Amino acid sequence: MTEVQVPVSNVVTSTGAGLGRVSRLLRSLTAQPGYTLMRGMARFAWLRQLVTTARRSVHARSRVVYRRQCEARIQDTLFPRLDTARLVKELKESGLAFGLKLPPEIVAAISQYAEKTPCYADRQASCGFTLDQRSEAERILGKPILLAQYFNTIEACPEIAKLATDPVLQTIACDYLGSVPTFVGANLWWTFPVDALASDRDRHAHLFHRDVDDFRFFKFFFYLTDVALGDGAHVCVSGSHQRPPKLSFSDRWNIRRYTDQEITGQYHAVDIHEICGTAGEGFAENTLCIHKGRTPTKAPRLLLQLQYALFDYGAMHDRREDSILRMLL
Ligand SMILES: O=C(O)CCC(=O)C(=O)O
Ligand SMILES: [Fe+2]
Repeated sequence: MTEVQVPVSNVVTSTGAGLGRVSRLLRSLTAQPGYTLMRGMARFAWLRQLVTTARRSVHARSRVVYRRQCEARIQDTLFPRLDTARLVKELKESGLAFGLKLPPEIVAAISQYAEKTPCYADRQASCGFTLDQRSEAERILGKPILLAQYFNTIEACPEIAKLATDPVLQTIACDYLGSVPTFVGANLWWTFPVDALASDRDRHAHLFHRDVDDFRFFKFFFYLTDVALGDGAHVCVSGSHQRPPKLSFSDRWNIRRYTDQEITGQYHAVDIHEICGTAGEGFAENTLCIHKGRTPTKAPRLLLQLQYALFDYGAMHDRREDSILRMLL
């Protein structure tokens, strides 16, 4: 996996207007109270630290048992040569750690699953299409499809289910979180090389941002297609989980999108990593770090993400009732 300094593109920042923001907050509080309250609190570093420390002491014993159980299953891992201590150290220090690699047969199996299964434009359960129907789906939607996601992958794809319980990945999760880890979701999605709407680039995280998904959490990312320089890579500012942008006083707690210029003006170029790699390569990231996806220009990108956290608010998984899934054509 190679990471290089980013030649950043021009992006537009969107900020929600006051009243719209309040009504979104009220809707969110009704639909997902736990998640919404956590997002209010976990943007403050001292509260993240407090909850993480409390959880660590509550889980002191069960964490040892959990780690032993992982060790007992170590022969099942897909990552037998991974130096987990080095990876956890890097993840703690930089918020970003490299060195994961999926076996080719796992890449092939997940890719085959993706070829034959419908994916859903904009993560909308009513917008299903198969890859060979993409242009037709775009015609029906009346816009280029930037992102399409699969649903129920743990249930439908045994290789993804196997990864989610891999003993080495679980050990990393346990050591990084300092707690018995909670697996909160797998997400498998395409980003396509299209002239995307600005609103879709904002909605699908192609503008710099940071995630507040829990008091402590991180994600494994695996590329399932080759990702070349300038072509749809994930971009991360290492170390920024401990150094949020300080463009205005409210940036200490504000969660918003940032322009490329705002980020290049705040951080050293050497810390802004455009992560390229071949199919199968992966990395771990605390996405409290400033990050974004780049819109592909040539080749579609298929990405698998596995997320672990202290608590599960039910907001990150890809489960959808079969009864609500609809094909566009
Ligand atoms: O598509 C990407 O690389 C960015 C994804 C992202 O923002 C996230 O997974 O939190
Ligand atoms: Fe994100």
